[in-house]
Amino acid sequence: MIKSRAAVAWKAGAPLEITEVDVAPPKKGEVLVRIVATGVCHTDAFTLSGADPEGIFPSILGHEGGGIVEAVGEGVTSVAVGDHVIPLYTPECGECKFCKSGKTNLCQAIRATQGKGLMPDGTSRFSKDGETLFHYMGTSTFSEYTVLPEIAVAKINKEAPLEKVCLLGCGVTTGIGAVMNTAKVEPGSTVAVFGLGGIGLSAIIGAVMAKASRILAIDVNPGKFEIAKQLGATECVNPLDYDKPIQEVIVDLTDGGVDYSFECIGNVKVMRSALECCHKGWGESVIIGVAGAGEEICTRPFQLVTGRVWRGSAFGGVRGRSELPGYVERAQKGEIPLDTFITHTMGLNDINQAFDLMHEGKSIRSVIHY
Ligand code: NAD
Ligand code: AHE
Ligand code: ZN
Ligand code: ZN
Repeated sequence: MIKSRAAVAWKAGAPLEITEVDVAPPKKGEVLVRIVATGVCHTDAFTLSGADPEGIFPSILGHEGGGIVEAVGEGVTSVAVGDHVIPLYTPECGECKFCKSGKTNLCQAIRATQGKGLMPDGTSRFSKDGETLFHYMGTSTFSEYTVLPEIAVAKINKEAPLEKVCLLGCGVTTGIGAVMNTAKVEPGSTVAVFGLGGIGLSAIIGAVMAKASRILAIDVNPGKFEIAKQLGATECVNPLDYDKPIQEVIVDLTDGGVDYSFECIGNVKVMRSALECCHKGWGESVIIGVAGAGEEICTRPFQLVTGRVWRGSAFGGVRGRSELPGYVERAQKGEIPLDTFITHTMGLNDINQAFDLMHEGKSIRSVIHY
């Protein structure tokens, strides 16, 4: 057992408690990682709120980290002590039906236990005074030391600053990947991005990479527009400025609708708007936002009958072990401006402030430095 500073989510809706926890050594096929820095994603807040049907407490949240391998369990061959890694909430075993399909990044090798807050052997490596603390998304990056399955770490270039490339562990990769891998946006396309947090702004970067001709950035918080424009949005739209539904506004602005739209909020009503602002005959809408327990999407089937496509994207369709090192290299070359996303940095003791800033709409990403 080693001691680790961690932010513990004891129950839904309560602030995290910064405390010392016990971390058991890595078992067969597992690695111990010292997290150097972690971003705070809206999904952490979503789960802490109690809206996540898979939310388990007490647990250690966090899934956007960067760290260094400190120890390896029996049989681990693909990473070694000292390697720099990004934890993967979507692992890549390379052997399951999903990995072998070539059609999805959703490796299912350890998904069942991961969803129960446990390691693949059905136990937790975290405890506090003998009480079990559950893992979260298989990553638990709000602990300085965390244990991960070997298949759930991507080995990256040691030169890359972990306090920046940690954002590739979720938000930035998700937005770019949803545009490039899921939608496969073509040059000249028109794109609408709903929600300008870390995910939506990354989708804008993806749309620029894909050479979209128009990128409409939509948010109810106009404080997000400047950064959206800086990253390549061609127009910013605030639904609150109009007295008609936002889908009608977008359809009018784009001669019948956009080629692609991305919902980056987690609001089922906006998901409908994002679908319905797509062009008849071919427009495609990608759901990235995560909606709470019991929420359902709806639209008239006629929307799909008349050629619109509704799909979803997890971790941008990115296969973490194979593809994330390439994202890190692109960030190193300056092609992915990670600095732009980091509006706040703080120590673990102040992590609750990161949640406050997010809820107040004042941050894009807060990065916690251990
Ligand atoms: P965020 O809180 O930083 O950003 C959300 C943005 O949406 C804010 O700018 C907010 O002002 C805006 N917004 C809220 N309501 C709106 C409305 N009605 N109309 C327009 N804009 C509105 O969140 P984030 O970290 O960027 O995450 C966004 C969503 O993506 C969350 O639901 C998160 O859980 C989800 N997510 C999904 C994946 C995935 O793999 N599918 C990965 C990461 C995050
Ligand atoms: N547990 C929730 C769903 C949460 C969810 O959709 N998570 C995304 C990643 S969000 C990252 O910020 C994801 O990867 N989903 C695929 C998966 O297998 O979890 C629920 O509704 O039960
Ligand atoms: Zn996330
Ligand atoms: Zn797999």
